[in-house]
Amino acid sequence: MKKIIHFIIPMLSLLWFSLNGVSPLYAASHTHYYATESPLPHQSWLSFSTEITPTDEVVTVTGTILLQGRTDNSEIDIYLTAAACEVAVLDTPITRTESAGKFVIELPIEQSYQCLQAKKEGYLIGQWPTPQGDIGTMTLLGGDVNADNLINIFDLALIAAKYDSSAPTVDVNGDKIVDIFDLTIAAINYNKRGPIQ
Ligand SMILES: [Ca+2]
Ligand SMILES: [Ca+2]
Repeated sequence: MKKIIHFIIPMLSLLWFSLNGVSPLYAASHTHYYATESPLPHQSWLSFSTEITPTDEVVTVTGTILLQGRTDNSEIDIYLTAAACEVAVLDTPITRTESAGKFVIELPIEQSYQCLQAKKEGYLIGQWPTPQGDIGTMTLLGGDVNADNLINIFDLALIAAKYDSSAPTVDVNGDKIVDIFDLTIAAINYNKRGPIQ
């Protein structure tokens, strides 16, 4: 009888192994492994799906900024500030215009800005309160070569002092020569103060 039992037990073990791919002793000792590890792929998928949130809702602000006296309206710095235009402080430009003066800004829908400002060296700062959608066209006035946001005798004096040179800081219209055209632009904007809107 003992011989029969000794024969049957190994045979049953062999049959288990062939059916399950593991020995009955291994399966018993790794029951916990199967119970805890098998849900992992499902948990991983769940955590991945919860990270996907709809963040593609954006608002677009577009417009055109022109430079008085120039045909190339590129490289105008565009700023957006959370503060109102009256107290807005220029920080880091969010974008720049292309040669036709156009710009496009896409913002997350939950973000709001109180003021858009445009700045170009030699020109008064332009600004637009609560920018939304297409703000249209704004022309920056030239001649503020000392960047104090006012065009006056000091700007005219600086331009006159560099007359016939190619000094870029006083070449208001950017044609590589400081001449009567730069003086004229500053003169027609005499006593104008920025920001303009
Ligand atoms: Ca000035
Ligand atoms: Ca010029």
